[in-house]
Amino acid sequence: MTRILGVLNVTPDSFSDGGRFEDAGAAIAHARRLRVQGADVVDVGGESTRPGATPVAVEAELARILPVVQALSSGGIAVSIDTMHADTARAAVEAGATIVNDVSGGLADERMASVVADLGATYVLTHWRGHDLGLGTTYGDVVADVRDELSARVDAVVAAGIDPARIVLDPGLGFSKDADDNWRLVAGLDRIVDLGLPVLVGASRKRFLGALLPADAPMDARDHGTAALSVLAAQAGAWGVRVHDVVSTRRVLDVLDAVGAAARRPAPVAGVADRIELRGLEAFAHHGVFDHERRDGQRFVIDLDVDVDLAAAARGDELARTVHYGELAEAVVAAVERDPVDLIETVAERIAAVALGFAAAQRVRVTVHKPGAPITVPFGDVAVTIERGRA
Ligand code: PMM
Repeated sequence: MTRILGVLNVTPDSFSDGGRFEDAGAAIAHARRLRVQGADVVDVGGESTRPGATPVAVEAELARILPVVQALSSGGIAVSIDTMHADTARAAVEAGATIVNDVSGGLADERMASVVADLGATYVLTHWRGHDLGLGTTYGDVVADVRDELSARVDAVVAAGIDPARIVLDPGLGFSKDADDNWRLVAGLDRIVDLGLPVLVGASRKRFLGALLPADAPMDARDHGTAALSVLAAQAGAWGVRVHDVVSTRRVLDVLDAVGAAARRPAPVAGVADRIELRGLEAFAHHGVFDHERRDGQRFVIDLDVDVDLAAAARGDELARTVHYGELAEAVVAAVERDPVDLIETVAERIAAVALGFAAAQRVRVTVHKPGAPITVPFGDVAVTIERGRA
């Protein structure tokens, strides 16, 4: 199931929510709301990563995030720290964060990989080519380029000591990528997932989604598009999505989970009906055209297949929704042993009617064997079989 990382930017200038949660009390209250709304992790950031944002000194970043990380972790909320600074990562993990989310993929601070290795934290390694969108960076096949550059960064951070089992990859939507690059990466996400490591997708409220909306649309109008991308990411096999509006992503991922659960539930196979089988049921009766048959009687053996939707009964473990085979057997023997008729065909019809008298029986196949039939040459068995359903 795809995890939801709820975004908590404790910054004055993040592009979509800057300034809203600068105060620690407001930030903590919002994080708790995100948790209740269905976030699995709260991603706390103290420095805006938007192009052109003012870099923040570690001390200022720590002053913003530490009280929040401490309060959330001690309150049982899983926290990731969104930072490019190794010292911030260290302090945040020591305060309880379990994930270091580094949008620079270890490139902004050369000590990051060894510090994360030392902390034993999970490391979100994001594709990054530098701070600015305006660098004029270009790609050939953007998915292949991002894949290769992520792989190279994985090799580097593993060489620095990070356990590969603790690495999560992120294609870095919007980081040195234009709208076309972002859409191609979304379309080719499965090729990133194919690298075999968990993948996080951060599409939330980014500019390429805004470009689909009227120019004056507010920031939260991008949440529908974000939720759609959460579904696509989950379908491509993403480990997690990082979103501002947890409610909309939770709702759509719940729908996806419900569809997935239904697809995994065993379903009746077309053309193969569930059935109850009764074999070798014995009755003693006086059917037949000869006088001695009417007088002396003989053994009849019945086989029955009764089609029943057994899933319905199994779901609730309810005898009332299936056919009680003990009652069926008794009713069939009683019907066979009733008034004599000439033909076993007639006996078979009688049995079919009895079986279809059980409410859950949909269709029935009846075989009536007459092993002692008056046949003058040696024989093994004689029987008739009929199949009957409901009108
Ligand atoms: N995007 C932003 C910030 N942190 N972290 C990861 N792993 N992936 C992202 O795409 C990402 C991120 C920028 O968005 P924000 O300013 O709204 O938080």
